[in-house]
Amino acid sequence: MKRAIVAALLVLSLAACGDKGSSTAMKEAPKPETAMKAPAPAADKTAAEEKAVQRTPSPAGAKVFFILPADGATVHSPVAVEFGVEGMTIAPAGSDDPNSGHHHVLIDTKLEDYDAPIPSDEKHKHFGGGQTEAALDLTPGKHTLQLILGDKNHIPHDPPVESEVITVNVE
Ligand SMILES: [Cu+2]
Repeated sequence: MKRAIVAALLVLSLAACGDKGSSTAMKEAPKPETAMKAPAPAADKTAAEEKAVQRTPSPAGAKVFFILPADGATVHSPVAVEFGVEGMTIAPAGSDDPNSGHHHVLIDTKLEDYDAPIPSDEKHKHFGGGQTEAALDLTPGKHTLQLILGDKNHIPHDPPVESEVITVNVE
């Protein structure tokens, strides 16, 4: 009798475990499925966008660089930055002037996609008014800065006109 009860309990508990296991599996199953489905249309979209993007050619020898601050400089926030350009002219965003562009500062980041408009956020600053200087609010510590020109649509030129990455130490 006792053995029969133990056996019955075992069967019950196994069944309970089995139920639990399968219900968990069923709940979790749609998640990876959704996750796997999500990137597919995004990748298609990116491929389509890349085909649609027309990068503006840049003249040979064109370059941008920081006049200020110097690489490795110790500075205070707001940090005064001055942009230099050679071989191209600076024009506001939207301008159709040949061999022109506007400055962007990349802060603590690198540009991931040269075939798309430069993002606009805390790490990607646009100077679409054609500014050649700015004051950047930076937190204390080390930061990297890089300049890159964007065309009228904020897309890097071909080849890209970008500066060396410099480092500043904000006190
Ligand atoms: Cu821009």
